[in-house]
Amino acid sequence: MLALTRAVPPSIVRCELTHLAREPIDLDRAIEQHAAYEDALRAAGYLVQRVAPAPELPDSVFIEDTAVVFDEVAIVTRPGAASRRPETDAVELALRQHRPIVRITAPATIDGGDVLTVGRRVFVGISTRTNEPAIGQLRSILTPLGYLVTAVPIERCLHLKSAVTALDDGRVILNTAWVDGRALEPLAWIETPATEPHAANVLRAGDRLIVPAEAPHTAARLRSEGYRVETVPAAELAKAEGGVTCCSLLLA
Ligand code: CIR
Repeated sequence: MLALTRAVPPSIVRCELTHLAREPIDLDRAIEQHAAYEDALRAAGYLVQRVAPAPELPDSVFIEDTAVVFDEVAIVTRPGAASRRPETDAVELALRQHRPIVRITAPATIDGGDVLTVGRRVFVGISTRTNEPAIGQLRSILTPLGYLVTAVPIERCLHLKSAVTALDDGRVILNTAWVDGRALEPLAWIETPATEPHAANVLRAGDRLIVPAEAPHTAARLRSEGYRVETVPAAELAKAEGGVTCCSLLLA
């Protein structure tokens, strides 16, 4: 199992922000937390490979947004924020060794953070980053491969996966204040506690879930439901509006 990651760039202090006010980011702490995250991926059985760093691209650590990887194909995105579009070339180069590549093209825009795959269902947030033409392009790539693509309008958070991520092949964790669970039918869901609105972003990695250490109630709830949970400190990158799914692309 391979995990692609990308270094935290010093320019992250100039990252894109949509729903958060800018707060100072401690670069050393962000680098340390990112390293702990990579260690958690290794512990889950992944070989961690870093894509060439892009020190001048402030959001390049959030590699999830640059591609959506399936067993059959890797779809290289056209990120919604223009500042992020130069991030994709190096990621495409790395993915070429592992999957056939298809690129999303203008006028479509899409961030990987808006794409939630659960089995053969692919839910796609229509957000400030992802538009209708992207849904059409995804459908034409994925329908022949046997996936069902469903659009989900998003207004209250950055990406679909800010509000919902998969726990297993039938169940998700969901912040119902941000996304209506009925949009995800037939999936079942566990709700995030009101005190941990950002905890719906957890990463399914091998036999476990990687959960932000800042969401202890969610971690306890998931453990009580029988999931193996590993926590990682994620507060510093959260100031850049990133969560635990954003910092890797997992290739099974
Ligand atoms: C951005 O606004 O694009 C970055 N500051 C955060 C991206 C987080 N990515 C994700 O949730 N998939």
